[in-house]
Amino acid sequence: MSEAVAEKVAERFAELYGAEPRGVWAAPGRVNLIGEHTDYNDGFVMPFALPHTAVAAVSPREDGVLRLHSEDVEGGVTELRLDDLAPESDKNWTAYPAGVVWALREAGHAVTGADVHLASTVPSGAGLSSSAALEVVIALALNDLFALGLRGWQLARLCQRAENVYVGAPVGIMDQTASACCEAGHALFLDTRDLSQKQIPFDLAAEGMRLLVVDTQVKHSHSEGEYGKRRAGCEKGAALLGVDALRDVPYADLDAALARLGDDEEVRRLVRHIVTENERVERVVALLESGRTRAIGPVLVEGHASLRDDFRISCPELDLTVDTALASGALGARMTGGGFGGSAIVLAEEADVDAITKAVTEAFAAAGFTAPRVFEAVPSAGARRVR
Ligand code: GAF
Repeated sequence: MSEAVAEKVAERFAELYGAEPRGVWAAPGRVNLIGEHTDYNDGFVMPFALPHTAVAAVSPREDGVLRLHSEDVEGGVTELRLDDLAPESDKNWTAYPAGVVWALREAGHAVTGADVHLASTVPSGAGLSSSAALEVVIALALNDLFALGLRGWQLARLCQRAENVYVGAPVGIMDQTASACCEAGHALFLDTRDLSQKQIPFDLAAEGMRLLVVDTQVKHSHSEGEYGKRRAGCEKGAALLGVDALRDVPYADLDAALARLGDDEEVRRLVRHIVTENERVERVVALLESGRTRAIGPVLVEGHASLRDDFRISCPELDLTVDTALASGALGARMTGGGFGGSAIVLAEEADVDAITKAVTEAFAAAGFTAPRVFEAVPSAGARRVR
């Protein structure tokens, strides 16, 4: 994110509120390299931050008022009283920043109000964590302005609570932690049980490769039912198997666990995805750490098949992207994020990028789908103060 963007957001803040902001913060969206729907099963994930960020100019207030404005949404400033903030009372974009303020105060942190102006370059509804970016940028700004002293993972937990309870979307912890904790040039290997983390160097350009994001333009939302149904199904599987979370089913015991689930085919499929997906994350980490980056391609493809066939959250646009990219020479490809639309990632040799982009675009046109948006994803910095 450039200095010019921070400057513009600060200028707009001054126009809206009649004074310079106390500071400007940025928090990125993410793509997930591998480890999908494992985060609410206490499992492993491996996201990295995008260069696209939510940017917030913020000043503190002491009078219990929260004023919110977004460059990306029609309408003026929304004014809320902190004492009136109540879970699931707001169905607009303002629920995300207001939810963070609510979660901070509910956890006992002395936040007394704020003026906020936001602008985001993270595509919304594209499976790239635009909501988490919005939450984390507010959390970080308030953490600094009110000297709360919270660490990145603590902010992530509060943002998740805002989304689960205030917004009403039953998401896991991956996206908020990615936005808060990722580092440029690295993917984040995260154990979602205890939030222990390892930064794994991930510099594809240095090895002559690229990672493309294909935004299918099929919009999705996690507050709608299918995400919650998958989560409930996983919890049912864990209960039937007598474990706290599906993370506790070792890969080596998968067949025995599936046999114990009897003829509940739906739960068996969900359990198989989670257990195999955790193993795939560990395999990708091992390959990257041993310098065998190209060998992660087939693991990504396995992950896509598991999400399509076992977890059943892909869609024709995502499948077409993966199939076309692979047929055009990609090293690997899979859907990324929550599913039911959103984006796919494609790992490719630099020399094949143009041909793959063209093939995917033409395949969408031939199928009568809206044209996809294709861009390169470079592992970028996590949330930070920019001014
Ligand atoms: C969404 C959720 F917000 C995450 O918590 C995670 O479950 C992801 O879907 C699937 O891996 O992005």
